[in-house]
Amino acid sequence: MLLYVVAFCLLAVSWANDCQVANIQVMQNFDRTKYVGSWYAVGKKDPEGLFLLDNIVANFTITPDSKMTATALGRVIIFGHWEVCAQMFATFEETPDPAKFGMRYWGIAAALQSGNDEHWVIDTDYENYAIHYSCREVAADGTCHDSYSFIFSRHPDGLRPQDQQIVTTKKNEICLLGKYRRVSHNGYCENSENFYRQ
Ligand code: DAO
Repeated sequence: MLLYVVAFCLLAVSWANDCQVANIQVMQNFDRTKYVGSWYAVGKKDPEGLFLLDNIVANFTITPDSKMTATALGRVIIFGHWEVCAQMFATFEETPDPAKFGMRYWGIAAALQSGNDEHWVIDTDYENYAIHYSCREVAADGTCHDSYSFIFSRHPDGLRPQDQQIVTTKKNEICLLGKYRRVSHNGYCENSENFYRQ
C-alpha cells in the first residue's frame, strides 16, 4: 500500500513539474478588478532579446466596458546604446481562462518594442505579490523555448518575507527557478527628462 502511495506522489510531483506549457497552473478565479493599480517588477526572467531592464512599473486599469489595460514604464536601451525610459501600453484579450490573456503591447514611439504575447497570471494575493508568465515559443516537446516572467510587488522595495516562499514555489512550478534577476528601482523613470517620445 505504502509503495502505491509513494508511486502516486512521485507521479503527481512529476506531472506538476514536467515543464509542459499546457500543464502550467494559473491563478484560480482570477479577479482582474482586484488586480488594478501599480505593480513594481522586483524580479524578471528575461526572454530572448530582452527589452525592459529595470525601474519597471506596470499600472493596470479596467475600462468602462470591463476590459483590462495597462501602461508600463521601464528603463531600456535603444539603437544599441541609448538609455531611455520607455512608456508602454498594453491591451488584453480575454480567453476562456480568466487568468490567461492575449496581450498586445506597443511603445509611445516607434523605436520601442511592440508585439503580441500571452499574459498569464500564475498567482497573486492582489495586495502584495503577483507572478506573471508569458511563453513566446512552445518547443516541439511542449516545453517553453522562449519565456519571460515578472515577479511583481505592490511595494517598490521588494517582496514581504512571508511572500518569498510562495513565489519560490511558483517559480519552481513554472520551471524558471534560478532564472530570475533582481529588478532595481532607482528613480530613473521618475525623471521625465529620461522619457523617450520621438
Ligand atoms: O522586457 O524583455 C522584455 C519583454 C517584455 C515586453 C512586454 C512589455 C509590455 C508592457 C506592458 C506590460 C504589462 C505587464
